[in-house]
Amino acid sequence: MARPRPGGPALAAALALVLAAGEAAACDRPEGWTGGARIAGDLWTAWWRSEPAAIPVGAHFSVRFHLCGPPAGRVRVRGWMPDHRHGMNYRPEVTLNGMSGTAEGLMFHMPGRWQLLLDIRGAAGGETLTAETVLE
Ligand SMILES: [Cu+2]
Repeated sequence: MARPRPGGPALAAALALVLAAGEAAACDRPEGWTGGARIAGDLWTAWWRSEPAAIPVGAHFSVRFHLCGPPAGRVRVRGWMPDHRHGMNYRPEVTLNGMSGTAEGLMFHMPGRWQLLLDIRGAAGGETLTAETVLE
């Protein structure tokens, strides 16, 4: 008679849990979205897309985002040019509805390398997710 391998069923259950957690962390593209980009952090993962899809230079645009992770209490959206060490001249207004949100009134006022920063805070902690784009 074969002896059960050490930790057989228990190990399988533990692995299933790990896989389930991994799937949650994977954070699928939000329903109804085409395109968009994913930023993975330690606590949160974000899907974001700009409107218009091609970020213009010197004109307002907005960003829609969806977060996966623990409940988010506050999200700030910022722009930053790491090579020039300056941000935007406008402070976007963020509307957060559960784990989805919109930031209105962003403007990248010059060509070059820009970072889009999502500062997320919640009971679980705080984290900044960074996406990068180059405008010509
Ligand atoms: Cu600059």
